[in-house]
Amino acid sequence: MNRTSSALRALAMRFRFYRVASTLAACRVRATVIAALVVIGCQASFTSAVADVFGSGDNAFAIEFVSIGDPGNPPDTTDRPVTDGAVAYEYRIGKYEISEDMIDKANTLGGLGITHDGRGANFPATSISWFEAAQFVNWLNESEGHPVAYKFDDMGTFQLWDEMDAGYDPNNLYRNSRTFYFLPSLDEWHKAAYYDPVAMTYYDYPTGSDAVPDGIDSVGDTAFDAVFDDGSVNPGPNELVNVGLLSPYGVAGQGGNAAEWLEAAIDRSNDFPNEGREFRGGAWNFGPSSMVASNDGVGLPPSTGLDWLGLRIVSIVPEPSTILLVAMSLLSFTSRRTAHRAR
Ligand SMILES: [Ca+2]
Ligand SMILES: [Ca+2]
Ligand SMILES: [Ca+2]
Repeated sequence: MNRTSSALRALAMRFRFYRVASTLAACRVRATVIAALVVIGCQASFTSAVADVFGSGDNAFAIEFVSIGDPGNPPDTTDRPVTDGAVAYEYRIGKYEISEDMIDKANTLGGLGITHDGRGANFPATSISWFEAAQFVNWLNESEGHPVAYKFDDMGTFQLWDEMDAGYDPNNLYRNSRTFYFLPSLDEWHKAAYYDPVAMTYYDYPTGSDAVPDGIDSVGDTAFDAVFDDGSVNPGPNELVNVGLLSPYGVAGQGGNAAEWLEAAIDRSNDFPNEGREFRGGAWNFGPSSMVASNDGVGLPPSTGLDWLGLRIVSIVPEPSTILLVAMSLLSFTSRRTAHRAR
């Protein structure tokens, strides 16, 4: 039994548990939640993680999300020359990078034909172009009955949304405002990586610290805070869950492992289909400076695929009953207290 199937099975078990929890008598759930809230007191910012399940049968897969709360947080004023990280709404970001397995299953079910490097099911999917990343995100939405995020014409060519389209957003011609899953904006990615909602500050690294993390000092080094070139280079990235320290919100691998496409255009205005797209976070074969919060203006043409560049996705916050959502958060909060590192 490999780690992929056991990890998926664990996620599926958790998902089933949430569904079972939702069928409990409302008064009992409410009593549990109230008791637990008393235990944690008035803690302003605890995060929650929950998995969304896609596909079916042998092609089912789960993507675990971390909730990013604290809407209205300030921007990162240490992030020169521009300030990122202020987000006015709650959202969720993938706890891990997107894996080869997830792409393969979406390919099978959706006929997407997305190509990627072949290191193994549980490794980050790399050599994925921005356009392919957008097609994957669109499939996630369609498979769950949501409007797509990105517009492609009948020839598969990426287009801007226009005024005639439902969900048109004049401030972002890439992302449809009615969609559910999408690629991270600069602010969404930055806040999840560097902002500490308890200390109300931004760190320089997505490991909850201003100190340069420990990386890969020799080939196969197993002691690290993040997977990056710290004197030697692994032959590739690590598996998704083996990437070192989490961000303050609990996100894994935003520093290092595979670099990650952002939705954003290189000039910060999403208004031309083929202009360069930003990416962030450094990679297994980059030095530590690529993980720093002040990095800006790094981008590539959206048709580019490189063996160190992958993706992570974001979603809006679903709307189950408030009670169930809080119950999920508390379950996750409890489990996280026993594990600081992603496993
Ligand atoms: Ca090390
Ligand atoms: Ca990464
Ligand atoms: Ca532009």
